[in-house]
Amino acid sequence: MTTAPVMPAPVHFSAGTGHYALTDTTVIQATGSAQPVAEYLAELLRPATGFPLPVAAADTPATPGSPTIELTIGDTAQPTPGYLLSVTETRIELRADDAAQLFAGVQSLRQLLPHAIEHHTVQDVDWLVPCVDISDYPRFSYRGAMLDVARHFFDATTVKRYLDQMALLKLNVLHLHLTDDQGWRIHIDSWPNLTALGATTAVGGGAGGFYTKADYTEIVEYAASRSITVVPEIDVPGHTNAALAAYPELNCDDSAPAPYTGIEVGFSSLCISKELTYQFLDDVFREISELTPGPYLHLGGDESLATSDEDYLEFIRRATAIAASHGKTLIGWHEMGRSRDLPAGTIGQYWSYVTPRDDADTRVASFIEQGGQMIMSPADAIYLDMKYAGDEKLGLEWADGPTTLNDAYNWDPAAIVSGVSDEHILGIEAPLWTETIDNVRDLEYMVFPRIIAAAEIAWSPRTAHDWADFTRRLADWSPRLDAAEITYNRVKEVSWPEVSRPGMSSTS
Ligand code: TNX
Repeated sequence: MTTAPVMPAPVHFSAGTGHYALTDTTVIQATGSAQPVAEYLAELLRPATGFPLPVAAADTPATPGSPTIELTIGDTAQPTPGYLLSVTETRIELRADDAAQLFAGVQSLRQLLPHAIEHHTVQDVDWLVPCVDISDYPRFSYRGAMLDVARHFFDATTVKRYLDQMALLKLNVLHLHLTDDQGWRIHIDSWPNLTALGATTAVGGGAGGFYTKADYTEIVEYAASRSITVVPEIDVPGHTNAALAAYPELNCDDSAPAPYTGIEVGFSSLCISKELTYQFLDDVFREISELTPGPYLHLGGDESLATSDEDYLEFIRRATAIAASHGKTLIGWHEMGRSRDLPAGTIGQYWSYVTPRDDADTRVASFIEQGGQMIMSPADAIYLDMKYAGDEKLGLEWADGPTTLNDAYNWDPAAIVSGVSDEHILGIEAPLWTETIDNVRDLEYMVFPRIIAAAEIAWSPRTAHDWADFTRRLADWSPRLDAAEITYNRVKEVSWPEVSRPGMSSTS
């Protein structure tokens, strides 16, 4: 073993000799804020091992001879918060600067165990962990995935499954695109028709759906238990046909448009000149902010092609001020950088290409000049809804045609806009737009394996970036996807091992 069997690649990895054996007498020791992570680790390891794996306080003396896994929070002396994992024949020690990094370290430990650990039923396997030393910390603090639940709706159960998959890859932000022309997916008490009418549609005429406040809270809490922050997006002033169809009075002419189930963009706009629009935004932003413990609120602002320049700037000035009054840091798609009136520190999300087009680079500069940072989501590299090869039925192609795994891996967030380097970049995010995706299997097929490339760009240092090595590690690691029953595209660029679970991994 010369490279770590861990995705994304850790900063420092050195292999020792011998193994630690996890047994039915192993005890997990933890104190204080390490304890919830220790419980999570125990829950992760119990189903496949069948071992009891009790979690004990760190000062409880271990039964002589029983192997321990010790989780502690304390200084790791690394450049940014990170974790240290040491596996010897008698003991596993995981130390991290904070609970989030302890959780990240647990994902590395999990991946050092045999792939069979991902099964949900007891497996007859020797649970050996190779002796190693890992010291590790992330390149970017914001490591996101976005799910568009507006074009097609995905229920809380599906979102929780996705959160578990994100956790495995040390992704720590789930951005939910909650509203669009085709559907409004979050209940708002003060404007009930948003869901009573606006949630009943979806692309292609499907049934739609929405999250009750209880559903949304369930997602937020599950995410928190996986060290993941939820970022809600209310996309305005465009992408609002569902809201405009539910409330005629939000239209300048007081007449509701027909519900929309196609996939065109850029035709809808809230009425910029009506005071009611700003009352509506204040209510929606207040209710969603109350439900969201995380620091961010995403206001969209993209593709407002039905809104004049003057109206757009006026709208963004007022809408961002209202949103900021509810205590959140705002995020907007990069078009929002057209405004020079953004609340200080507003974050931009770049979705142009690996080589910027149009005026995207000046929009990025605008966010940075106004004290913000960037989330990089170049569409031709990290849009998980792009076709892989061009011959599949799923996916779109507008971002310069298909996006291969190689395209998804071979880009550097700091090499896109000149002058924009790591210090200006909060992180990266991999969006999944769902115009062509309406079920879990198709979702996973589009996401895996490209999201693993995204996770490695988000976490691993640039010096660890190596395509040949990545594809080799991915091939070795893929039985873990099979064991976890994750559907993935066995792209031609990787020499995949034979599938141990026929029928689950798709090549179509
Ligand atoms: C562009 S990216 C959009 C979305 C579409 C997506 C499809 C962005 C901010 N807007 O409305 O769903 O392309 O790939």
